[in-house]
Amino acid sequence: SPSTIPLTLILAATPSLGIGRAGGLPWPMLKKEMAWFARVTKRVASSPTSPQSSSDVATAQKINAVIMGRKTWDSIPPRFRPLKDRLNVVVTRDVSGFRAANNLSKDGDEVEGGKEGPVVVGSLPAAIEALRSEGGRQVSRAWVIGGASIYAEALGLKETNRVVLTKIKREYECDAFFAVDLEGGEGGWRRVGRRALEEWVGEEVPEGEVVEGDVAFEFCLFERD
Ligand code: FOL
Repeated sequence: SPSTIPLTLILAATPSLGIGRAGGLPWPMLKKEMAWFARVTKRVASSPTSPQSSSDVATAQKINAVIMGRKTWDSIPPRFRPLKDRLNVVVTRDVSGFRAANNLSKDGDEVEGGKEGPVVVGSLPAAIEALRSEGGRQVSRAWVIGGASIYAEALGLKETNRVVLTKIKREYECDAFFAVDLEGGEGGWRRVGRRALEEWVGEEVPEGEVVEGDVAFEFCLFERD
């Protein structure tokens, strides 16, 4: 379809491509890794052009979107969801069931408790479509944040052209896995260097491994045409 927004996947995975276990993450809380996720998904890329008029300045409220499957939504601690400063979009085959379970009115507002709820849609294409028309707010980047089935479906879409991967350098028991070995050249994916990652995320990226407790990890970027 004409000018659809590019999708970027963000995930952390073990050497076996494990991403989840028992409805959550496989590893104990990695503060620096989670902080990376939050910063990078929130940051709005500075636009190459400057506002043309004073009315543009007032309306230039940009926000990134995070698209997730229902199980990923369930996995986020209730106090952290919807993920703040991002447009949250939840994909579920049971939209009305999800709304009922999460106290949401039809237009995405939480019925009790002040905060705005997520946008709820029935498919990944519907999620992408929902980004076109968001209440005056312009969606800058669209991040796909899981889980396994949403990542797998997104990898099959031509608009998915980047993966921001945190390589966890040790194994944990997992029951949810990422479908593609990006390093193995599968699907036309190629790793690009640290400098390209810094440019894309808009911040400095540590060279090599970050160590947190007894686990090391590395931030990587993969691209395809
Ligand atoms: N990508 C990466 N790199 N690491 C992850 O842990 C990760 N997790 C998910 C998707 N992509 C990822 C899905 N799971 C929160 C919790 C689970 C989750 C995603 C996000 C969450 O609570 N995030 C808060 C920060 C909370 C905190 O600071 O402790 C947020 O504001 O993003």
